[in-house]
Amino acid sequence: MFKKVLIANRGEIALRVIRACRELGIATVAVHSTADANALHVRFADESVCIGPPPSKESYLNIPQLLSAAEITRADAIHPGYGFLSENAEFAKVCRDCKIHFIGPRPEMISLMGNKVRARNAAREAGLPLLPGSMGTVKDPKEAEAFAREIGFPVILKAAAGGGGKGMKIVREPHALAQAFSTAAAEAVASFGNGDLYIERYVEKPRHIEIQIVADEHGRIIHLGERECSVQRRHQKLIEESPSPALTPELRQQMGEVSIRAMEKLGYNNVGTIEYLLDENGRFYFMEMNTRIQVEHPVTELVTGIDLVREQIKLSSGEPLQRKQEDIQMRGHAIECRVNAEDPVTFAPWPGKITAYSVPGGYGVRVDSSAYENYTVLPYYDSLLAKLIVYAEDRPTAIRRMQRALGEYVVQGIRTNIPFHRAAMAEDAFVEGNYDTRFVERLLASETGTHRLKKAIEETP
Ligand code: MV4
Repeated sequence: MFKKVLIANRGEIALRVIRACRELGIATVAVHSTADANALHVRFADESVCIGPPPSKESYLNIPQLLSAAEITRADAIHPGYGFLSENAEFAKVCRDCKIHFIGPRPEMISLMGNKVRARNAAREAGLPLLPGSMGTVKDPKEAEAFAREIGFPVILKAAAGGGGKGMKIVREPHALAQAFSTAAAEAVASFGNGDLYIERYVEKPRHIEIQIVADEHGRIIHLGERECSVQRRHQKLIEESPSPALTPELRQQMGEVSIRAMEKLGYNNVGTIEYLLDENGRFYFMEMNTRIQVEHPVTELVTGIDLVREQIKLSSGEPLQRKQEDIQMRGHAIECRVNAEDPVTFAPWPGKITAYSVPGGYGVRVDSSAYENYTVLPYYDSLLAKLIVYAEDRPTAIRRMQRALGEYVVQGIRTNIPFHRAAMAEDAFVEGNYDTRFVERLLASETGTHRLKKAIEETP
């Protein structure tokens, strides 16, 4: 096992990793920008190193600074968390060259999944179901049109270097293809420095379902069921739950089994998540794979009883997986609300000082957060303030528990999206489990949705 882990991240995930390390008897090193000197992850770690000024590029994304910090403190492993350098294959390679363990899969896996065209091909060869589309990049609008005629409209153009919705264009009519192609390509160049595009059949009103994979370095692979992540706005997830109200036990088993078989073929190691689109007929299609621990991992932890970060660290140190697939049981229901420092109506970031703060608690409630009273939410980083996660024996009880917990949460001095979550939990489509990726859009366009949101804002202390 590692003796000392450096956490190349900040906020709640840095704390989450520090907590797992402490329980494993591993010493921890926090890194921080000058603006984060008072952050909780700095206080909770055994040691800390300042790695630069507030902008991420000069601190949390600064590879030479991070490796110097690891060398100075004699850390033998680096945990990248999520975001920042967590899916940067170059960083994983540099760690390997410096003989520091990168807590994640091999750099080759990160780089394979980072390119969506390569990932799509690898997924197909590994037996994962794909939507009809181009197997490589489409060179020009003419080639895109040929594909579109074959697969039928609507189609979607996606950036090979993309993910997260940038450089994506839906095309419903042949005449709109040329314009969409140049816009998507230009966006892809601007965002990723790579204008390569591919094309797929477009799925209307899909659900976003992801399968959690756990793989050791010795070829043993299990899955921990799914997370339902369809409640998103502009490709930012807001609410996640497990199990998904859309899956039957049969579909869950099928998705799990094909996912494991594919990961075995690819030789995947460490934790990872396969994202699927689920269409209205219950068919699922590979979308992307994430090679990191994800923000929403706690809902899986609560329904499986497995500490994913602890497992991830153990796997990275070469320990074999102890559990077999038969040992995994999903029990009860978990829901996570991402509490962001943002305006609940416009979703504009709302950094500032938290003047009063009180977190919910009680049976079945978990809060993963690095916020505290008098803490200042900084403008340089993402606006995630806390993950409020509830667990209950069934979904209706979990929803009621989430409503209860949201009602207890006091955050003063800044705006948060807690009122949005209160409105979402009351929405018929959510309560019925009958929602898709358009849920937020519909809530904000509906009379009852906006009325509930307004009321929740008024009732916020
Ligand atoms: C799609 C799709 C429909 N059909 N691909 C959005 C982000 C990127 N990871 C892929 N995305 C989508 N790809 C096909 N062929 C719909 C989306 C999509 C979406 C997916 C998951 C969750 C929320 C979404 C919101 C809008 C679009």
